[in-house]
Order: sequence, then structure tokens, then C-alpha cells
Amino acid sequence: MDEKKIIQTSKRLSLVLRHQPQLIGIELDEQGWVSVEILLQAFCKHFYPIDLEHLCEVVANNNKKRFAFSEDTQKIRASQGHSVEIRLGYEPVEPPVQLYHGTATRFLESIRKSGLQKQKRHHVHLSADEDTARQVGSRHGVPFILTIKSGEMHRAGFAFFRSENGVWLTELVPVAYIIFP
Ligand code: HQG
Repeated sequence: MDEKKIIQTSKRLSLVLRHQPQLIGIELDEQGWVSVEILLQAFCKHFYPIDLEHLCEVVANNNKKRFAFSEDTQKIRASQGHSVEIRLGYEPVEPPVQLYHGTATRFLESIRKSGLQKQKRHHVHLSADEDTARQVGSRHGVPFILTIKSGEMHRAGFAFFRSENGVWLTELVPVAYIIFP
């Protein structure tokens, strides 16, 4: 298993399955799926040659399980994190009483004013545990963890979704539901 190549392919897949499918001339359906065969052909043509075995390895070994095959294994999509317009089709579920959001200290002032916004993505991403939140936050700078009163939000009518890879998603988090330590 070539770890470096797996990471490289995973990054390219994130790019085309979440953000810029047009880069390699593919189209995602409304739930974000694309045929595995078409993806493989387009990937090979525009990036570098890979085969089905390598793709399966990337899907199976990806550290965050970012990608998933359809039940019949004919299609593939990113499980979350899109900026292109798609409906993932997750059913709303009741969240735990608290969830966490890892951000960077430099965003705090703005978050205190406008709450958590989904920015370029389709949802605000929340984590079930603080360690994951810290990792997410450190991608942006000095990490800072916010606790979200998700149980209260849910009771107030906000919908929550859990992606296939365990990320909690919601439309926005108003300031009133954020605990700033
Ligand atoms: C911040 C990774 C100013 C927000 C991770 C975050 C995650 C605000 C940044 C997934 C704000 C957006 C998502 C406001 C929110 N003012 N800043 N009002 N509201 N922000 O990358 O949550 O590796 O779009 O705190 O593991 O960091 O891609 O979101 O810092 O699951 O699979 O705006 O991405 O997964 O950044 O990360 P992002 P995120 P993958």
C-alpha cells in the first residue's frame, strides 16, 4: 500500500467529488453520486492512472471515511463536505445533548456576533467529541473548541443530520446555543 499515493488520490477525489467535478468533466447527480466507471476514466484522463483496486483502497483506508460506494457498488460519492449544490438525502436525527465545533481563535470575534455559519459548505460541521473538534480547528490556526447546546437546538426545531462518516451537520448555530469557555 503506497500511503503517499492514497493521500494524493484522496485529495483529488475531495476536489472533484465535493467542489469541482467539472475539472475532470464529470457530473454528480442530485445526491452527489457519479458512476465508478466514469469517475475512473475521467480521473485517469485528467490526473494520473488509477484502477478500481486503488480506488477501493482509498475509500476503505481513508482516515475520515470521506467517500462511500453506493449499495450496488456502481456509484461513488463524498459523504459530506460539498460546496457544489447537492442533496445528500440524510434523514434528520436527534443529536446528543452537546456537540463540539473546533475553530480558530481568530474567528471567535465574528462567531460571537453571527453564530456559526456554514460558509462555503452546505452545513456547519460539528463533532461528537472534543478531540476531533480540536483537529478540525487546528486546520485553521490556533484551535479553540466551542460547545454547542445541540439538544436545546433540536428541541427548538433545528434539524440535525449525521453523515455516513459520523460528522454532525446543521444549517447554522445561533450565538445563543454556543458555550464560549
Ligand atoms: C468558521 C474537514 C467567522 C468555522 C473537517 C470554520 C470537518 C466562522 C471555518 C469539515 C463563522 C469554515 C468542516 C463566523 C463559522 N465567522 N468564521 N460567523 N462561522 N466560521 O473548513 O468546520 O478533511 O468550511 O469555525 O474534519 O472547519 O474536509 O469548516 O473554522 O469535518 O473531510 O469558518 O472539513 O473534513 O471552515 O470543517 P470549513 P470546518 P475534511
